[in-house]
Amino acid sequence: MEAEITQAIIEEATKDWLNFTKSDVVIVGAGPAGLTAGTYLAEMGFKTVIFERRLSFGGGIGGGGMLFHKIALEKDVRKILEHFNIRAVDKGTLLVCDASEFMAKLASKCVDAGAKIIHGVSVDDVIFRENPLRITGVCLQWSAVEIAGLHVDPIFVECRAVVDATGHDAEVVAVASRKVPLGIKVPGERSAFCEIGEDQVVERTGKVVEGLYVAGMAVASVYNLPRMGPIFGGMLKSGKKVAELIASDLR
Ligand code: 48F
Repeated sequence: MEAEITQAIIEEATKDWLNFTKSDVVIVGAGPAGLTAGTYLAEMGFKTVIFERRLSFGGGIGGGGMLFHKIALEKDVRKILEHFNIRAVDKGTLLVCDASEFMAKLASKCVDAGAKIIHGVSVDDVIFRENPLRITGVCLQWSAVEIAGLHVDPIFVECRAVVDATGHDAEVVAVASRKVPLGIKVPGERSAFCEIGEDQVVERTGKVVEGLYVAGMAVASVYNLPRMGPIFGGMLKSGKKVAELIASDLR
């Protein structure tokens, strides 16, 4: 029985790993932007895998606003909320959702749409090619290896598009900007200004270089835009927008 458990797990996991070693899209980070992008891309038929450093979904959602278990959204995301079957309460100019419902339903829809979410794996670098310059995949490491500081070489996944949805540190674009001649620096985000921050994140969501896209709060870091607090409409709109851009580029 014990050996059977081991074989069952390793065989099934290996099938998945062999399948997504060549994917259409790799999304880094299972926060709101990554889960939204993953859902729409998978619904459009793209082979999509999400690598998430932690053993949980949702990124910054679970903490709500300073651990109060609610998040706020602008009213123009009502349609996207309906798509995910997420309930919201009307509150003046805003909508308010339960943080746990919000992250559970984003993740559930994403998985049902066919995206594969792999926990406990960190993306620590990109693969690139020159003439023309393009990003063609990512380097992966177990988060546990990263945390333990062990010297273990990564393995690789090739894909047609990488999405940096790593949140405030824009980790993928940051490493690429240091190690690949992208010609950009990642300055980090500015202080809080929710109203313009939300709009600007959505506006600047998109391609950084051929094969590499940025969505969610990583956009604020890459383009030095204002941060926001627990307001999440921009994350949903950014995730949806990056999915649509990639779909039109890959078709
Ligand atoms: O931080 P996160 O929630 O990013 P987001 O989707 O949403 C931002 C909001 O949560 C909030 C906000 C709203 O206005 O300001 O902060 O842009 O989710 C990012 C996820 O990426 C994972 C990280 O653990 C988190 O779950 N992550 C970060 N770096 C890596 C990574 C990496 N190198 N490899 C794998 N996962």
